[in-house]
Amino acid sequence: MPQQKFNKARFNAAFTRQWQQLSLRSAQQMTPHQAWQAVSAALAELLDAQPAPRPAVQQRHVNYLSMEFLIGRLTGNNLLNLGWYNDVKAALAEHEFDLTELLEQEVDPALGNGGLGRLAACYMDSMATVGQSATGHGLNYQYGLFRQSFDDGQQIEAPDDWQRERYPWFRHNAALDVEVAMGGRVEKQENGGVRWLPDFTLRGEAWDLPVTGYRNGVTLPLRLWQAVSAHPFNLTAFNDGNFLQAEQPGIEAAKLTKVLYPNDNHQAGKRLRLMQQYFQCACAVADILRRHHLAGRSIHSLPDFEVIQLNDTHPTIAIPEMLRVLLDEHQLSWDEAWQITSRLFAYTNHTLMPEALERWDEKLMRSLLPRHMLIIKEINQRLKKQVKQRWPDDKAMWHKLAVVADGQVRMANLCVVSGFAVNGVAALHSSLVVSDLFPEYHQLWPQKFHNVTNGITPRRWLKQCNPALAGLIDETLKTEWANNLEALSGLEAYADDQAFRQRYRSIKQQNKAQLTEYIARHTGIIVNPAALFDVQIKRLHEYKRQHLSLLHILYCYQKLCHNPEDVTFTPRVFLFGAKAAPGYYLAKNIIYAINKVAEVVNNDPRVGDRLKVVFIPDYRITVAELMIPAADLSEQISTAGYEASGTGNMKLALNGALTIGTLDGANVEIAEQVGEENIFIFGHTVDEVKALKAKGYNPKKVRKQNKPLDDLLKSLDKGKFSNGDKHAFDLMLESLTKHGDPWLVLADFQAYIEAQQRVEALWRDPEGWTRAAILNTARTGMFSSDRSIRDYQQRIWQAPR
Ligand code: Z15
Repeated sequence: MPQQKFNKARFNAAFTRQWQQLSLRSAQQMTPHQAWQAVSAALAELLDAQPAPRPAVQQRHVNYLSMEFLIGRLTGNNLLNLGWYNDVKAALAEHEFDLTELLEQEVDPALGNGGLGRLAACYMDSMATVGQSATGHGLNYQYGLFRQSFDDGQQIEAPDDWQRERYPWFRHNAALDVEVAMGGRVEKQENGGVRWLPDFTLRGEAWDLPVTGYRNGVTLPLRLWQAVSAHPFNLTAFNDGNFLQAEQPGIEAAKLTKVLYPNDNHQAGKRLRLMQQYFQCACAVADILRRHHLAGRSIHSLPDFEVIQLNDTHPTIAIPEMLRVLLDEHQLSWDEAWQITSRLFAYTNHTLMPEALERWDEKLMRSLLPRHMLIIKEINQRLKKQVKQRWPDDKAMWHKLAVVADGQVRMANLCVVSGFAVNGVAALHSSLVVSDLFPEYHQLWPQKFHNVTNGITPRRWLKQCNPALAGLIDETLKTEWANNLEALSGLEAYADDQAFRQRYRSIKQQNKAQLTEYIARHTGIIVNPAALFDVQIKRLHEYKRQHLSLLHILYCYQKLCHNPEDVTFTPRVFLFGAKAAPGYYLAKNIIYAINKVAEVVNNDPRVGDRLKVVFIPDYRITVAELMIPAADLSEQISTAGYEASGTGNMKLALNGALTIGTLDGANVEIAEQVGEENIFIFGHTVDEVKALKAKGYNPKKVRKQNKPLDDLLKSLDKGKFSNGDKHAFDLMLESLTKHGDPWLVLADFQAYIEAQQRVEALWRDPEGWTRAAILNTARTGMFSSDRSIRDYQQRIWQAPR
């Protein structure tokens, strides 16, 4: 499809209607925020005319189900994808508005926690760009991820009331309303069937956001379901004088899509969360079936036309919901319903960590979804027969493979058993999914298991966030690379070109100067833009080891304290961006420790501008867009085997930051691509981690044998960074020593310090450093999410024959 040309007359008409609706006399009377709203609403109106693509022959429509879509600001991104940026800028200049300034008015829609939610957003962008027919299904949270500030170094959370003012990109599609039932009980019927008598029903409203493809005329719907009370109140109960009870369902409904759960890589097991999951799935399943019926197709052909991709186990309840509708509403037999369902669902696994693998209490599941629990039990019984046949009298084997066991429903098992495909998110991770998580299932169904290495959209993560570098690439390659990222390999030829290096380096410097300004404005800290910018941006989690970087900061600080005149010292700015889940006290303690160390280091006159530590508050997509282009060094230092993929690692490498990292997740593939001279790999490998744990790892021994390390830990212990408070960092320090250092921070310390010395050696050679940075940009084309989507198309979404 060709991209529509920008139609100035239509835009101006729509824009004018916007300010007229505000009863103003001219466009100039709008506040900048109103003007942003007016531009966005006008654009949304123009986009309404753009049709969604139809599936190609033998292509299925993809339904991407995710509890999170961490989309970031839309207006600038849509303008870039449409190719209308300069046109709109010019049209607005006539009204004396500066587009760049207006775009700063948009709050981030923060409808996700971290990597998983951002991946869903990148995949929507790429599906639109490659013309894949698709719908994203998620929730329209009234409050997104909390806002973060610091008070004396401690994280403070505030609600993210992002829709207090109307969000102009939303379109409420009233024709798609859905009714969703919950609670109650099931009743056996005379014909052997089952009837579900629910407690209450809610209404689901479809609020669509447009996802624009890159200059191809395609718009896909990101359908965010919002819960509202189905009936304002129950009239009978109201007339009976029981007002509070009458309002109950309405109260539940109002709460349901109120707030995003702020956990990343951790399951809390709360009832309201299960309600959210079911609500989303019921809406999505109803919507998919409605479209299928409207197309006049038989229910049996559903998997020939539709596929449902589950982003982690969060939307797993869609599987029993689909079976329920087929059995109870379409009156199909179990075999018919199973035949359809088991060709429909594909599951993406994003973690191996037991605390993140969802298990729901059987009682809770039954009380909210009694019919679904019966269906899950039936799946379990049928699986049991299959397992008993393959492994007779092997109780242990059945216990591992069961979907329901020990009073819990294991959602990942339900996905593997009921779906036709399972994939991990990086090569290493996918092999661990087979070897460590599902070895027995792999024996049963080896053909179900796949890898699709994650990717990132080069539109937002290079063209939009780093316009200077994008411009240099345009000029150098003279070809479209933004939807063909492998073309960046053409930059290899310039890695040794002096003039090109000079320009590449000065762009990085320019980006660092911009970030320096932002830091001054938002934290009051003045950093040296010539220093090495060492960046670690990701959720705060022990396995990601922000505290390993903290130990390195202390190491640098001690070095400077011992030898303040050291002229060989590499000036560094350590930059962190991270939110900790509000209930994750150890993670919050690590934030506190970094902030308290920062306070001391940043104010020590001996240090000057050679060492600064900045924890940028309220890290979010918009802040990432500023930090990534300004990074020199990318910290990807998780304990090997625990970061499923990582995607920040890809964004940073693409923008010319060199990686210091473990052989974990997609770091392995980044290393393969960029070459070992252009990356700093260190630390225990997955096998070494396993071996060390098996033989009995003792962090206290490591500490005793490493004097500098011991000194660092003591300095934290003795209150040197906490005004004498010796217990300020207990949670963190006890984990590192008393509790056995489960993430091997101390075990990797020495190797990390040595890798950092290799970093400094290359930094002293600016030409060599820039060469390596250019090669990182040139060689990371395969991490475009367009490639990931093509992998999904070829490996997973093909229509079944
Ligand atoms: C999340 O952000 C990720 C995994 C999860 O299980 C949950 Cl609940 C949230 C992340 C992984 O930690 C990260 O390695 C990966 O790159 C990302 O998902 C996208 O696959």
